[in-house]
Amino acid sequence: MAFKVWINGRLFDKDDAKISVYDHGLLYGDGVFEGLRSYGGKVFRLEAHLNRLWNSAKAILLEIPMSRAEMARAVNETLEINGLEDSYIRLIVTRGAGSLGLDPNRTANPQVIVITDHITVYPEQLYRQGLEIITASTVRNHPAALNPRIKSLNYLNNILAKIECMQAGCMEALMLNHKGEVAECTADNIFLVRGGVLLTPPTDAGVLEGITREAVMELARQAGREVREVPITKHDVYIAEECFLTGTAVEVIAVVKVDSRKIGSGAPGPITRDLKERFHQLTRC
Ligand code: PXG
Repeated sequence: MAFKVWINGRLFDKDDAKISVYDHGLLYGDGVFEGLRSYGGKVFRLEAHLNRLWNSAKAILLEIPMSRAEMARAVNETLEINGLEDSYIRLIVTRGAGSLGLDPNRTANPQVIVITDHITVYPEQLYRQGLEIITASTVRNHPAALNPRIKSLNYLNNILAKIECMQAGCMEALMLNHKGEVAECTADNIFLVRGGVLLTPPTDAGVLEGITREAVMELARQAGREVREVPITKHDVYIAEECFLTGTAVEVIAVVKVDSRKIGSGAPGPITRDLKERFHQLTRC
């Protein structure tokens, strides 16, 4: 099905949805984005995603030429026109077309794009069996360079790690930060279970403040579990009882092997399975 794409207030057929090749989003990765999901026609945590988009834009001094309420309307309208209930939504704001050369002041008209489609990241079988991942040698962006809290259009750092893991026969890569601590995976946050307690790197470890991460922390605490945001090493990963990833695209998925080492029993653990089910309830019910 060819879905309509929303660009600056107008809807286009997918094949006609185009922006300038002089756009600095293309020329320099100068722009920001968000990946969201809708379940049963309702966008999951739309406000949190819009806040993060506006914060990413603010961090790169990009003014989004509309209000959050207008963006929310654009998302809901596009979903409705495309008849989508369960969907993946991509919001993109580019710096706009300009002259060749980095100067963002020589651009005009940031482009706002809303794509609604479907996304399948992993086959269903992997959700039952758990993922095998490796540690990438590419480290996560230094927070004093392009801060990983900014969801910018430049994802090459993560793509390089993704290429590494694909070449090693895995589908996901663990990325360390500049200090050698565990940061996150290429498009997901990471959690460990140790002594029944959930551990996840703090945002100042140089990770994206994941919205699924936040939701899973809330669900765990509601279920009476302790959650600690603490620096994590590779050693902590290797000795964890359980390990799982969270992200809009993957939702909650167990990790059962890291660098060819079995994590816990080598199968998705009980706490991971419980949180996966609670997340499913939260989004689908
Ligand atoms: N870390 C990074 C680097 C991400 O890009 C997450 C963590 C998880 O955050 P959320 O808020 O989604 O829980 C992400 C999210 C895609 C795609 O198209 C990527 C993400 C989300 C949705 C789709 O590859 N990244």
